[in-house]
Amino acid sequence: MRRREFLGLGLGLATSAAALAWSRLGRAADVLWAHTMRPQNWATPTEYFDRLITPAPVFFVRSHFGPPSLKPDRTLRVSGLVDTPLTLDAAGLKAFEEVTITSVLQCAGNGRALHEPRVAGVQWEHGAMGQAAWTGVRLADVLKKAGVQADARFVQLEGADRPPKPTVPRYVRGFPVERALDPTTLIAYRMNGAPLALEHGAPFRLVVPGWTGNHWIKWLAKIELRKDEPEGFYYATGYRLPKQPVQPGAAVAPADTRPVTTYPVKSIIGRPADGASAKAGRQEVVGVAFSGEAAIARVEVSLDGGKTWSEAKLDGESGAARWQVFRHAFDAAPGRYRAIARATDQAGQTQPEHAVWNPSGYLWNAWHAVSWTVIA
Ligand SMILES: Nc1nc2c(c(=O)[nH]1)N[C@H]1C(S)=C(S)[C@@H](COP(=O)(O)O)O[C@H]1N2
Ligand SMILES: [Mo]
Repeated sequence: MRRREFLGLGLGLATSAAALAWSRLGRAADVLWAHTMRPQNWATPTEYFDRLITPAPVFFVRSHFGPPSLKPDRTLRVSGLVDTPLTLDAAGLKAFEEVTITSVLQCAGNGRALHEPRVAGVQWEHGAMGQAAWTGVRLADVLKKAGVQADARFVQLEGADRPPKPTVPRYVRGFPVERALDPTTLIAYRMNGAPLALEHGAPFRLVVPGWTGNHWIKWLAKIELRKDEPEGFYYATGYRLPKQPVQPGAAVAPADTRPVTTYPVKSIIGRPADGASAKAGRQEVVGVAFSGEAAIARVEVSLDGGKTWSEAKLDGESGAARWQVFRHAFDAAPGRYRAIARATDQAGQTQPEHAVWNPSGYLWNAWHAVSWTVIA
């Protein structure tokens, strides 16, 4: 314990919770696949996409600059076009009704490495996604208490993290006030039943089910209600998609872009691992399927390159922005096998063979395939 306390203090952290958070970080870095260490960009290994809940120690981490210091008494300021500006800390949030929502968190750039032609940015393959049970309070309830004025059209959001040098823009984002008032938008302080870890936004973060991870502001410190669109690099330039699909590799003028919001239907095979060997007999293809826009309608698996498809079994509760586990079992003689998964959501969207290319490499959702060898 002494050593932990010493290390905690050495990092500028004073509480035993902070020492624990530090030891968790040490453990997480051993399991997650590190794309970059500083800032923390750690991917969940694909083998974990065979279950409904992603355990926090293996849940992907994406931070532009890395976390600020752990400050359990951090306050959140609600200001701008409100009748009563509010300053709330974690204890102050307890005055609102507590809710828990199980939802996928997926980075807009998940799958970027698989777009062709390749684009710059963190080269995520499948690991920038996870599903957790998020507990906190509705942002709508907090905003109702503040009293949103009639001319407020956007919320602008800031965390407590800061760029490494003043010339780098701060991570400021925002979205329309309707999404802020959606009852599924939460200020969360627990993840899978445990207090939020520092790397996931402690003491509290935003949860925006169905919308890409960049909206899920960690270390939430400021919410400003405003008439105008949010300002700054990460809204005006970053996290935008072409308004109309473009030719792969094409340049897109800023005026022809719009902010990325929801993510489309997708499935990923967690097992068997690509390149694995398995014993002859019963094989099971297991993975997760979800859509930011609707509940999953079905997942199909093909063993013949997409000529024929079998409907997989689905586990878990169905809902938009919520993943279900799919399973397809069959008996196999020794040989080479390749399985492809394809999901369809209840809005009628089907996962495409090829993803829609865009200059920032967002929202990759093409068919996922794995190959493995069955031996006697
Ligand atoms: N304050 C702050 N919030 C942030 C970020 C950040 O860099 N700073 N990154 C965002 C992005 S791009 C993603 S994908 C998610 C990742 O959340 P996680 O690290 O808990 O998985 O956090 C979001 N919230
Ligand atoms: Mo992200």
